[in-house]
Amino acid sequence: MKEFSLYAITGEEFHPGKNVVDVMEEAIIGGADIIQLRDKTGSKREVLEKAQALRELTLKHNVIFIVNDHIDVAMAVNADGIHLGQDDLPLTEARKITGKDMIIGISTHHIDEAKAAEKEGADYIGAGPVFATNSKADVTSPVTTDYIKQVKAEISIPFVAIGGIKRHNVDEVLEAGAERICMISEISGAEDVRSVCMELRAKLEGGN
Ligand code: TZP
Ligand code: MG
Repeated sequence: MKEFSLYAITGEEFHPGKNVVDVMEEAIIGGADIIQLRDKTGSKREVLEKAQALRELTLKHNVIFIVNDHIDVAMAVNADGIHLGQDDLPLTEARKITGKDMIIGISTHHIDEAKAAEKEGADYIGAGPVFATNSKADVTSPVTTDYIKQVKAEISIPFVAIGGIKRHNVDEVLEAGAERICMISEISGAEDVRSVCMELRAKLEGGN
């Protein structure tokens, strides 16, 4: 898959009054190079409409577009990929539906899950929650940066660190070996989404 390092996931509850497409466009202009639509409450039709709009946006800016959970929506809008958790359709079954070209990302919380995802052909994995977060319901306890170090040492496919990552603690995550970081609230909830993404990008590039 195309390289990426700053992964923005939508979190509409964090930006009341602002449109999700506008927020994600600011994130992209600031340096996000992969966008995920994550909508746990909308109807299928609502998710589809947001996915269509975000597909258009991501094509315009040439960044990767991933849909969380909804394989059918991802395929209908020609998304680049889907992201699945441990309770979603298993990777092998999902791959039968998507075909070989679609990116499949898998959330992992333990090295055994990471190894299984790698073996089954995931294109990337999520590793987290690194820190405590309220952005996800039923979230597992923090895996800490120890898990990031372990994934870095034992897994060869790309991984993204996720969960409670903010500007003030991102250095710890990068020092643990992460080269890709993923956020909901720090980006979506920012007053100035563009400049937050610019700051994060500078950190990823070792700027400060
Ligand atoms: N998966 C693990 S933690 C998490 C997800 C979707 C939530 C991340 O949100 P935030 O606001 O960046 O902590
Ligand atoms: Mg899921």
